[in-house]
Amino acid sequence: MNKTAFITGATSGIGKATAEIFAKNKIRLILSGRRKERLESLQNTLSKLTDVITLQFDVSKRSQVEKAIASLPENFSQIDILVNNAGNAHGLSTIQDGNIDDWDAMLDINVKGLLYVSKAIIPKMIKENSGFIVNIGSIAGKEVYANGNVYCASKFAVDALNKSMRLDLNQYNIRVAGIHPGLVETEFSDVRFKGDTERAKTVYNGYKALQAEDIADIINFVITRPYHVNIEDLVVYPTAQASATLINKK
Ligand code: NDP
Ligand code: 8X3
Repeated sequence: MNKTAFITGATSGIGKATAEIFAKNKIRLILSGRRKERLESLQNTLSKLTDVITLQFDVSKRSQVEKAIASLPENFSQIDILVNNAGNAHGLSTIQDGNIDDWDAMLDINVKGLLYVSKAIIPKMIKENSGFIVNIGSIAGKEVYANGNVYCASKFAVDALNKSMRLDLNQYNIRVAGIHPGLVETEFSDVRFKGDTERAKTVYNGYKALQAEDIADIINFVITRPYHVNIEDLVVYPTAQASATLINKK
């Protein structure tokens, strides 16, 4: 049977592009996110290429995660690939001006959400003595930048969890890889700036940012290496970006 992938945050950006490339490669899909209409639209489109089911839940709500994953039908109970992608930045402020609700959202979604989903899926991989977990970190998890504080902390945590998973799951033959992009032009900045699309656009002006499809292509490359090959940590920038804050804008 073809492989089955579970992608969190499939309704937009990197997760959606990953679902599209996986579907073209006949990987069976379990797609999740909160926006129901987007999940339905993806299911309609991608089910022309592969088997698709969707799960609508908020990764930061433990009971929703557990209930959704427990509801998977028998023919989708084995999961070969988990892409822990759901996440966002909420706000961009100094630590002293930070909004505590934004902090909660980033830690609950980017860190605890990743843990809740992983906790529910890892036993299925252990049972098979096989599996691949791809964690989407960020360059913000490798280098802090001014005003990035809690988002950076959440992605440093993803980096630490990625490394920890690789150690703990080594005995079960499970591959674990972290992918850490620089600036990718998605809905990310719309979310970070709470719907201020004009401000969001300025993040990607004056240079060619990475596109969601670039990251999806890399994820696809990582998961299609022979089983004995594990690309454990991959950092990718747009050519115009040399660090979190050094961008060659025209
Ligand atoms: P988008 O905003 O385009 O996509 C974010 C996805 O995460 C959406 O599908 C959204 O779905 C989902 N999501 C957010 N919160 C929740 C939640 N509480 N429960 C379930 N799903 C949720 O951004 P990107 O595609 O850019 O972001 C994807 C990942 O890539 C994130 O982890 C981000 O931190 C990381 N990243 C992004 C970079 C960038 O520059 N864009 C750079 C480096 C890393 P829905 O709203 O339907 O729930
Ligand atoms: C997203 C990239 O530089 O906005 O993780 O933190 S950045």
